[in-house]
Order: sequence, then structure tokens, then C-alpha cells
Amino acid sequence: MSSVIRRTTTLGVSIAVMTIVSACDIFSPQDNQQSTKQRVIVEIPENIGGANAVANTTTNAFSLPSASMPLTERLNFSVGNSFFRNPWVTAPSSTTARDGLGPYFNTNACQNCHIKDGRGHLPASDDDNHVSLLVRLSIGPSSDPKHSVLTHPILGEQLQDMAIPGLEPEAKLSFKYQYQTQTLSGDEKVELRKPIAVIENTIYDAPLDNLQTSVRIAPAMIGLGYLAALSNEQILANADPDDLDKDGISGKANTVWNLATQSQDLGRFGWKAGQPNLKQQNASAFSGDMGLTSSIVAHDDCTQSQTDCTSAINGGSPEVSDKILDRVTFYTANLAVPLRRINDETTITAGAEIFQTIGCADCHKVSWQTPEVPDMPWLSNQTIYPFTDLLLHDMGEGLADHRSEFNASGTEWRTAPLWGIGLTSTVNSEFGFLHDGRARNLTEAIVWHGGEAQTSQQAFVNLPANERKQLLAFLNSL
Ligand code: HEC
Ligand code: HEC
Ligand SMILES: [Ca+2]
Ligand SMILES: [Ca+2]
Ligand SMILES: [Ca+2]
Repeated sequence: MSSVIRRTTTLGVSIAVMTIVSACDIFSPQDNQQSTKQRVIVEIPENIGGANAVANTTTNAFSLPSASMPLTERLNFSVGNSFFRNPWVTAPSSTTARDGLGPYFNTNACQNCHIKDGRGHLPASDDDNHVSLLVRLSIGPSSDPKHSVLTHPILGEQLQDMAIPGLEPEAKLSFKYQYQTQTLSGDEKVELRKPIAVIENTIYDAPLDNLQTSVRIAPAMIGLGYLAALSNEQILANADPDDLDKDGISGKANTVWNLATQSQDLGRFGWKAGQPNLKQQNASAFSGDMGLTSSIVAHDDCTQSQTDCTSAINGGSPEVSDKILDRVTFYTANLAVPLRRINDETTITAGAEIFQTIGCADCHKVSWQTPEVPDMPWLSNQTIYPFTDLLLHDMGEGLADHRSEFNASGTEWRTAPLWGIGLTSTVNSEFGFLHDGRARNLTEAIVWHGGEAQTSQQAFVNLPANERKQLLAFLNSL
């Protein structure tokens, strides 16, 4: 251990801060108390996206291809981009490669939700639309390993509030909010809002008594090929479902159904890690969000009761060819991570240290090494800084959606990656943080943390105001 600096926070707790020379400096916690847990503080470089990072601070910051991708692959990327960006149309149509939208759908292009390859948001006002999010539905957990939930008998697994001409959409969706105020040290007041989905005018008199809903905004698309490349073993190495090391953090992997292999697999994509890989995630988006079938998900979100839906004309079987699904999947694996912007090094470095000292990095795992990636060698052997362990954590009652998804309970969420988060408002002026976009800024997002993150959240709330600013400056540099 090269140097150990002891300092005292306002919590009155002594925290050991270590400057690191090598990765083998790992220190195992001697004490069960999280407040005295000793953590290795790593230095975080400007390049958090390995050999494929890009230097861009414009509204296109999330839309650039992996920098080391060979020129010969650029065409695949741009074909994928066009099927991600351009609208799909209703069948029958002369543009047979992109028809078959609906019968029920949320919107007609991936990009309408993943705005500029970034995230979605809640409606900014009553007049604004709610296109860049979706509402998952269920009536209970499923005991069948093949199904994430017990689906609603009439409305299926997702609410689609759009329909092709001649059909009525499943319902009318709007939001109301519950507000509360939290006070941080220095008497800083933070107003928190929680969205509640209001579902009205449901078709086929669908009963809503046992309905469970989960509102989710579209997440940003950067660095996903790297996260897909990590091996299940790498991810499981950080899991501690029974918190055997008693540090208060019990990350667990979701176990989901892999449709291609017809077997259980580790979940890694989506806010509850409900999807095992990018191809299945994308096929599910085509089907659930846009009503487009593929070889992986060969059905729309039509239930047997929705006879209008089952009898509507389709755009071929499947509607999305394997070639297009593959190109879109290639695209989603190759959106580059932007370099950090370190404009005030002292402040940002101090913030990076606080981030690790108060336990944020216990879940937002700072760095990973990608293994060999045979089909995309430019993603191989890279040190990346996504700030996620890709595991599920109990985040407490405040963030709970009370809806399970495979092994993820109603209070569990996958640690959200934080790379690129400082460019969120540059990419799109409308945005929200956390799964349902409730947080209007990073402070709100952190204050919502509860459950396993409670100790860390409390430390944030109690930090002197200038240290909170340093932490936020660090997050904004990502
Ligand atoms: C209606 C809005 C919407 C549309 C349209 C949409 N998405 Fe998404 N996307 C989401 C939401 C919400 C999530 C998170 C889902 C979850 O939590 O299960 C998501 C998650 C993803 C993820 C996983 C990201 C991660 O970090 O885990 C990928 C990849 C993705 N979408 C690709 C696509 C593709 C490809 C399309 C078009 C075929 C598409 N999406 C269309 C809303 C949308
Ligand atoms: C116990 C694990 C855990 C700890 C500790 C933790 N987080 Fe998180 N963090 C999560 C999870 C899980 C989410 C996603 C929650 C959700 O969307 O409901 C998240 C979400 C976030 C988000 C929003 C990301 C987005 O894309 O919208 C930010 C910002 C964030 N965390 C920062 C922090 C900071 C700063 C700390 C330390 C004060 C911290 N987190 C501590 C697990 C953790
Ligand atoms: Ca269709
Ligand atoms: Ca539906
Ligand atoms: Ca633990």
C-alpha cells in the first residue's frame, strides 16, 4: 500500500483513503460496519471507453461508431443506424423491408425513445408526449423460468398506447406526481417527485384491479458492446447475494430466459437486467415497442383476447429479417463512449475520491477488462470504466415498482452505468434520471437511493456542500 491518508467526514467517521499503485493492493474489509469499510481508491483516467472512445461534446456525442472499428464494418453500422433511426410503416407497403408496424405499438422508430442514442424522459408538461418511455404490465411473478412475469390476460406484457389505423390503442396513458422534500446538510432543499402512471380508456374492458405497472425510460445506448462482451463468470465474481462479506451490499445476478438457446442465462440489459444479450433485447424491443416480429420474438404483444390485434394484417413472417436484426444489433454494440471532460482537475479528482470513499463504487463498479471478442476484435482486451457491476440491488421502497422480473424483485434494480452521464443534457435538453426518469438532476437521482445504498446516500446527504459539489463535478465529467 503506497500511502494511506486518514480523514474525517462530517459523519464523524474515519475513512481510510488509499492511493493505489497496483490492482493487487486489494484490502479486505476487517470490519462489518460499512462506515469503516476500507476501500481501494482508483484513479479514473480521461479515457473511460478504451480504444473505441471518441472525443465529442456535441449533441452527437452518443451517436459515433467505435473508434477502432475497421472501415470495412462501417457499412454494417450505418445500415443498422438507418433501421434504428428511420420510422417503420404499417403493412402493406411498398417498402417491404420496414413494414409491419403494430397493430399495437408505442412509437415507430427506436430512435424516438433512445433520443439521439441517449435516454428518454417523462413528459415535460401536460402537452408533451410520453413517447420515449414505456409501461410494463403484469399481474404477478411467474414461477415458469421461461417467463419474466404473469402477463395481463388482456393487455399483455406492455402497454401500447398507439395502434394502426382502424384499431383502438390499448389505453390512454398520462402521469400524475407525488412530491416530497428532503433536506441535505447546509439546509439545501431537494424536491423529489415520483411519477404514477394513469391508465384510462382500456380496450376490451380490461380489468385493472391486480395490475402491476413499471414505468421505464429508454436508457442511453453507449458502450453496450463492451457490457455484452463481459463473461458471465466476470459478472458473477462480484455477486454476493447473501452478503457473506457483511458490507451491506448484496449484488445478485438476474437469471433470465435465453430465447435462442432455450435455456436460463444471466441477465444484463434493461433496468432490471431482464435481457441476456443485445440481440434478444433488440428483438424484444422490435416486438414489444413497435409490433415487429423477428426470428427471436415471433409474436407481437397481442393477447388471444385482442382479436383485432390477432386478425390484423402483418408485414411478413418475420417482419424484421435476420439480416436487419443483425445489423441493428451490430449498431447497438458499437456506439462509442465519449472521453471525459476534465476542466477543473482538482475539484473533479476530489469528487472521484469521494465517489469511491462513500461507497458509490461498491455498486457502480469503476472498471472492467473486456475479454477476447472474436466477432468484434476491436472491443477485445480493453480497460473500460462503465461504473456498474451489472448486478441487481435492493434500492428500497422509494424506488420500488413492486413488480418482479424473473429473479429481480419489486425493489431491485440493476446498477445503472454512469459513463457519459455528464453529457446527458448536451445530447438532449429533455431527460430524466433513474428507471422512470423521475430525477430531474443528479442530486435528486442520488437522494432517491435507498435499501442497500442507504449508507452511501446518507453519506452524500451529510457531506459538506462543497464536497457534494465536487462529487457532482466528477459525475458531470463522465
Ligand atoms: C417506447 C420506447 C422504446 C423504443 C421504441 C425502443 N426502446 Fe430500447 N429501451 C426502452 C426502454 C424503456 C428500455 C429499458 C427496458 C427495460 O428496463 O427492460 C430499453 C432498453 C434498450 C436496450 C438495453 C440498454 C441497456 O442499457 O440495458 C437496448 C439495446 C435497446 N433498448 C435497443 C432498442 C432497439 C434496437 C430499438 C428498436 C428496435 C428500441 N430499443 C426501441 C425504450 C424503447
Ligand atoms: C447499492 C448499490 C448502489 C450504490 C451504493 C449506489 N448506487 Fe447509484 N444506482 C444504483 C442502481 C441500482 C441504480 C438504478 C436505480 C433506478 O433506476 O431505480 C442507480 C442509479 C444511479 C444514478 C442514475 C443513473 C441513470 O442512468 O439514471 C446515479 C447518477 C447514481 N446512481 C449515482 C450514485 C452515486 C453518486 C452514489 C454514491 C452516493 C451511488 N449511486 C450509490 C445502485 C447503487
Ligand atoms: Ca406487426
Ligand atoms: Ca399490450
Ligand atoms: Ca456484500
